[in-house]
Amino acid sequence: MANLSALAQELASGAVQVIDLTSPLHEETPILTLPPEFGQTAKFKLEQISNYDEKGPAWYWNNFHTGEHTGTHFDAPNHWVTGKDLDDVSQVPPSRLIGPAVVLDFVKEAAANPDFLLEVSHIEAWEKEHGAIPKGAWVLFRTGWSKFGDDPVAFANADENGPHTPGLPPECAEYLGTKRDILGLGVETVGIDAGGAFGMSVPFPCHNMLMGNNKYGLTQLRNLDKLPPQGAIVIAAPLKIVGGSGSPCRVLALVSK
Ligand code: 23J
Ligand code: MN
Repeated sequence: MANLSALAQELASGAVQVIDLTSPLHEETPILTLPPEFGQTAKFKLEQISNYDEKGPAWYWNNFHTGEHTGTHFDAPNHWVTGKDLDDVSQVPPSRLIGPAVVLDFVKEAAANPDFLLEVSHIEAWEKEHGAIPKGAWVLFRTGWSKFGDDPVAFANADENGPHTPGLPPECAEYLGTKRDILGLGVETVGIDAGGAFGMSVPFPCHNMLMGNNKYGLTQLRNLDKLPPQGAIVIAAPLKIVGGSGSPCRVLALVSK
């Protein structure tokens, strides 16, 4: 029998810590800008209904407006054409929102080269050192990019050739999508694909290969530096938007101290 009372005690004592991997959601939260011929996602925006005033004397509340893919968010399989017949965000089984996390640390490489791409050989080397990526794992790609998260210009890092942010090339995206039984890929950048992913031989390979293989994406993660390479548990909680392709998402990690 699972020992949930031990977990409850460890949470109460601080032996298990809860780390928030979520970026704050507000009007300046960075969003993806696609080439101008495509439709664009919307920023997050609060619209006040009342604030203990004549519109509502004892209550404060807001409507909010946002794209599904704003801030720290969850990509459901139906987000991409390769997964169009698979689950929408409301249909993702709750057991597949929680899993062990592996953290692949490429902060140094991404600092030296913002277009750094994670290769299959990097994953194989990581597994040699830390053990096999477990079944049902969240694979978290740590790049240090979250340090730009309050500065949309630095976060996008775009020039006349488009954005420059780290990611995965097609071979590595295919490997993660087909050769490992993972929940999905979590990143610190605006989307699960590299800034240069539109121009790759398979455009947007992470979206293509992960969504197409019933895997998920988590974006704009923070505090990955507070997680061990393996041993944490990550919980993603997207809104249950019926028919939705994704959702802003609270992402929490349980870490043994
Ligand atoms: C649509 C098209 C391309 C991309 C994206 C969305 C995302 O990054 C996203 O948030 O899913 S790259
Ligand atoms: Mn997305």
